[in-house]
Amino acid sequence: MKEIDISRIIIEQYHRELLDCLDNDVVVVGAGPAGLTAGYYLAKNGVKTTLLERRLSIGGGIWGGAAGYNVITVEDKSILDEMGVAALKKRDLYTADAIEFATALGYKAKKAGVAIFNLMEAEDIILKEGSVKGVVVNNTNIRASGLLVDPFCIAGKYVIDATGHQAELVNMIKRKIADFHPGRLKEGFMDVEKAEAGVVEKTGEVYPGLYVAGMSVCAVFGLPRMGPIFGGMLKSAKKVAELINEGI
Ligand code: 48F
Repeated sequence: MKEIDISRIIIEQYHRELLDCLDNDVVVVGAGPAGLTAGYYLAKNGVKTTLLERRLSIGGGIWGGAAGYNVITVEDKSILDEMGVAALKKRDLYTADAIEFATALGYKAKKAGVAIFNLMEAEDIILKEGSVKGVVVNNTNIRASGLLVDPFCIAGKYVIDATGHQAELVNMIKRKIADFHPGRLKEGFMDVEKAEAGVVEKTGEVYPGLYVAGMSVCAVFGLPRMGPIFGGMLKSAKKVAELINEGI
């Protein structure tokens, strides 16, 4: 076995997968609970889906539960059941292990057929003829180092902003199109009940071709935050997948 054989196999395989993912039905940005779940429900339906995550690890805000107590809660456990995550009933809620939840979502999304690329950051979007057509991508480390290195592009008929509290893609449009006013673009104070209902209700298309799911919905529409309860994230993600599935 030669050392460079290992390198060759990895580089060839990675490039094959990346080339295959340049053109997609859907590009999801952000591999938190919303992005992973949306990807799962899209890919399960045969929709070609690529998911980009800037960090080394997927899972976004799942891992730490509440202040590092790595337990999460949901009101309704049906999506956890589908993901194979064990849930325990505690009064009006169900709890689950954050580590089991993060790893199960990643596994189910991957097995459903989502192509997941970590260490890849969406730094801009492709917007042509009045609609979003994909994202402009760079390596996270290149972006972090501040080096002036040009990006490459990944196309999608639809793009989902699942970037969490910052709603990064929506803000990219806002920065360049001054009269784009989807909502307050500022998350509100903590209010679990309002947030859990509102995040699902407001999930949808905010600009032609661009959808929001998960906490980015709250960030765009000025909805409250909700802390370590994840039912709204999962339902918002399932809804965005259903909306896009209908249109495909
Ligand atoms: O933050 P995150 O977990 O968002 P989410 O899926 O879920 C929110 C909950 O975790 C929690 C909560 C629940 O009640 O309040 O906060 O809506 O996951 C967002 C992911 O997107 C990545 C980021 O690293 C994180 O893993 N991300 C953000 N911006 C970019 C990005 C970008 N420009 N390119 C690639 N990845």
